[in-house]
Amino acid sequence: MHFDILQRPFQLSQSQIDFYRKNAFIKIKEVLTPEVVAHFNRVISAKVDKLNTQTKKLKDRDTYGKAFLQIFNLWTQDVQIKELMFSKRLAQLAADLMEVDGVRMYHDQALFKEGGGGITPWHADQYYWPLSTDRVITVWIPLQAVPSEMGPLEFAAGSQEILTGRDLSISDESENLIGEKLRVTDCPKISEPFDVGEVSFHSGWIFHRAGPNTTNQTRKVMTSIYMDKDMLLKKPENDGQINDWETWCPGVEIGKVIDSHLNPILFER
Ligand SMILES: O=C(O)CCC(=O)C(=O)O
Repeated sequence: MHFDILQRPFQLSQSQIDFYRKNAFIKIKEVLTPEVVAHFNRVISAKVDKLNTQTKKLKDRDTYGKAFLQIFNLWTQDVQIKELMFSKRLAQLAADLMEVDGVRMYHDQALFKEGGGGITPWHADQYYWPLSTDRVITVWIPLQAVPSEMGPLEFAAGSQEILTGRDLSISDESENLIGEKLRVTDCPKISEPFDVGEVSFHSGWIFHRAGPNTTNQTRKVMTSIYMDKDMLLKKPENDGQINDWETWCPGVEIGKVIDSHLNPILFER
C-alpha cells in the first residue's frame, strides 16, 4: 500500500522550531493519519512477531528486558516499513527541527512495551552513539494511542545541558542517579499521552524515560533515528559505541562522514 502523505512536507511553525531548540524534544499532533497508523501497526506487529527472539517471561528478565521488545533496522527487512522510515515527511521534519541541510538514516527500531512491562529508565541515547555532534534526533511513532497507563515517553525538558548521567547505560542505576539529579534541577518533566497520529522528536542528549505499561495491551511504537547528513564518526568511548559503529556504520573510518550503505541521505534541501 502507498500513502502520498508520507511524501508531503509537514509545515512547522517558527515557535515549534524554537521550542525544540530550547527543550530538545517536541510532540506534534496529526503528523500521520489514523489510516497510516493502523496500516503500519499491522505491518510492523507482524514483523516484530516474526523477528522477536525474546522467550523469557517478563518476571524473569532484568530491568532493560522488562522495558520493551527491541527489534532493529526493520527498514532492511520490509519495503513497506522502509517507505515509512524513509518518508520525506519524517526526514524533513527531522532536518527542520535540527536546523540542518539534510539527514541520513542512523538506524530504526521497534520498541514494544508489553502489557505488564516495566519502566524505561532515565537515560540519554547518545551514550550509545559514536557520533561527533548532537545533530541527531529520534522520531517516536506510536502505532496506537498511548494513554498514561501504557507508558508514554517522558522528557526532562532542557536536560540536554546536564552533563551528570551522560555516562550511564539504561539500567536501575541510570533511573536512580539521573532521577536524583533531575529532582534538583529545574527541568520540567513532561509525561503526556499520545493521540493516534501524534509523534515526538527528541535529541541525543536529552534525558528521557517511560513509565510502566499497566494495561494488558502492548504499547507498540516504531522509532527512527536521523542524523545530520554531514555527521562524522567519532572515536568510540565505550563498548556500546564500538558495537554501534560495527552494526550501523560498517566500514566507516573515524573522523569521516558516516555514509555506509546503511546510512543513505533521506532528505536534502
Ligand atoms: O519507548 C520507550 O520506552 C523508550 C524509547 C527511547 O528511549 C527512545 O526512543 O530513545
